[in-house]
Amino acid sequence: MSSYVIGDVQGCYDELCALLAKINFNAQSDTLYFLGDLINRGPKNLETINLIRTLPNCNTVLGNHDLHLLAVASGCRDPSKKDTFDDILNSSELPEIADWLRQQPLVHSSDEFNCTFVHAGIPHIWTIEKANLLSREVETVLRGNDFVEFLKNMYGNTPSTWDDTLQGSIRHRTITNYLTRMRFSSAQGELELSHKSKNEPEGFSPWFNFSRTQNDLILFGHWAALEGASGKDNLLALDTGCVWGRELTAYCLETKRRFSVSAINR
Ligand SMILES: [Mn+2]
Repeated sequence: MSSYVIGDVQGCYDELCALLAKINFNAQSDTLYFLGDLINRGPKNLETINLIRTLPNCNTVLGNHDLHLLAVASGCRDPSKKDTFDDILNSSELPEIADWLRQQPLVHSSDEFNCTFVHAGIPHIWTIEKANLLSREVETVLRGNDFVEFLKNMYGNTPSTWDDTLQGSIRHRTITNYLTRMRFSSAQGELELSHKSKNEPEGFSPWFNFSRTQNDLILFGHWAALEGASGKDNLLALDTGCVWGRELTAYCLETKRRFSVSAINR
C-alpha cells in the first residue's frame, strides 16, 4: 500500500513501465498520482495515456500538453510541428480519451497526505484553497457544453497578472496559465511565460521562491530545467526531463524517497 507521484511522462511509455517495475508497483494496492503532461514530444503517447486512464487507483492533473491535445482533437488548434501525438489523433479511441481528459482536474489537494498536486505550480498570490476554487471554475467549463469555446480562447500570454475581477474566457485562460504554464513570477504575481531555462529574467523569480502564507506541500512538474530540484523541502519538482534524455522520477509519499529510471536512448 504505497502512493507514488510521477512527473512528466510525455509519451515515454517504456520508461514508465521500467519505473513501475522498479517500484514493484501493485495496481491493486498502490496508488499513482501523475503531475500532467502525460503525452507529447515522446514516442508512445497512445500506450501511455491508455495505461494511465485504465489503471485502478490512478490520478492525474492536467498539463499544458494534455490541454493542447484536447484543443487539437476538437479542431480548435492546428498541431505544431513538434507534436508527436498523431498516434492518439488517429486512434479509434480518441473520443473516449478526450472525454477522460476533460474530466481531470488542474489542481488536486489530498487530505490524506496534506499535499497538493499541480502541473506547473501555485502562485504565491493564491492560497491553496483559492487555487482549488479557481481550478474548479476551469474544470466546470472543461466538462460542460462550452468546452470548445474555452479551448479556442485558451492560448495567449495575456493578461500576465491575476486580477479577481477577470471574467469569462480571459479569466479561465489566466487561471490555466498559472496552473499549467507558470515558471517565473514577479513579486506582484506577474507571469513571465517565455523563459524556460533556470536563468531569471530581470524582475522575476521562480514561482516557488516567493514566501507563502502557510507551509504548503506542493508537488509539481513542467520545468525540466530544474532537474528535480527547487531548493525547497515542501515544494517538490518532479519533472526530471525523461523526454529530453534524462530521467523519469517517482516520489513515494509515505517514505519520501525518490526512484528514477534513465531515459532509453532512441
Ligand atoms: Mn508542461
